[in-house]
Amino acid sequence: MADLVLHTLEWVPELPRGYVRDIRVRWALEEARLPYEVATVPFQDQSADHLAHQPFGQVPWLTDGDVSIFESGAILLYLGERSEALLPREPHRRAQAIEWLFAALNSVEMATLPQNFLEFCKDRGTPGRKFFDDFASKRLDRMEKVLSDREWIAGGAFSAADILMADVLRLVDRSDGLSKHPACRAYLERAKARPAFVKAYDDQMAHFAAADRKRAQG
Ligand SMILES: N[C@@H](CCC(=O)N[C@@H](CS)C(=O)NCC(=O)O)C(=O)O
Repeated sequence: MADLVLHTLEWVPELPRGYVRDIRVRWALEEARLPYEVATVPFQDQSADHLAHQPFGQVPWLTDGDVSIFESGAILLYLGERSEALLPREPHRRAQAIEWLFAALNSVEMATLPQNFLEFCKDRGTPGRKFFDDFASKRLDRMEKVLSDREWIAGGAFSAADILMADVLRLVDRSDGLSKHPACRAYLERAKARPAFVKAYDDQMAHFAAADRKRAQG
């Protein structure tokens, strides 16, 4: 068994497929060319063991021998210690990658996720929706400026920050939320064209398709 084990859900319905956050970890592992295995927990009924590894009963988490770590951002930082493909060693570039990794989660995703939830609930045209649409737009407008003159987010080379930023933008794009932000969309397309993303995405889809087949067999 590989040292690195990615823990994810055994099965999910169609809607979240391709977007379950284990994709961030799969993508990072592929970029870093680190061998890993996948272990699963049930879609419902979180066990005490699951909660011991991920206290919110979510996925993903990663184990590395007797080390266990949850939160996709923390996992990517952890893997960054193993590979310069994820986190540069040079101090200035490393600082940029770390700040943008947090910005993806704590400044962009925190503004876009409420909008996404409201869209999912078909909450349209309400004052609450307008508030969160404006909030998300403000962040995306800033990202548009930032991404208009750079290929990758953290000063030059691709890093773990791009995995998180692109994955956050991917969910926005799913409901056409990048239509007024062409630089964000072009950045997202560059990220999605990376072979490591393609492999991670295909693997996640294949994982859930295999779970469907298993369920159908009873
Ligand atoms: N902040 C967490 C969020 C993880 C998360 O939202 N996981 C979803 C799957 S994409 C999940 O497990 N949802 C089930 C639930 O919240 O009960 C991370 O980035 O790892």
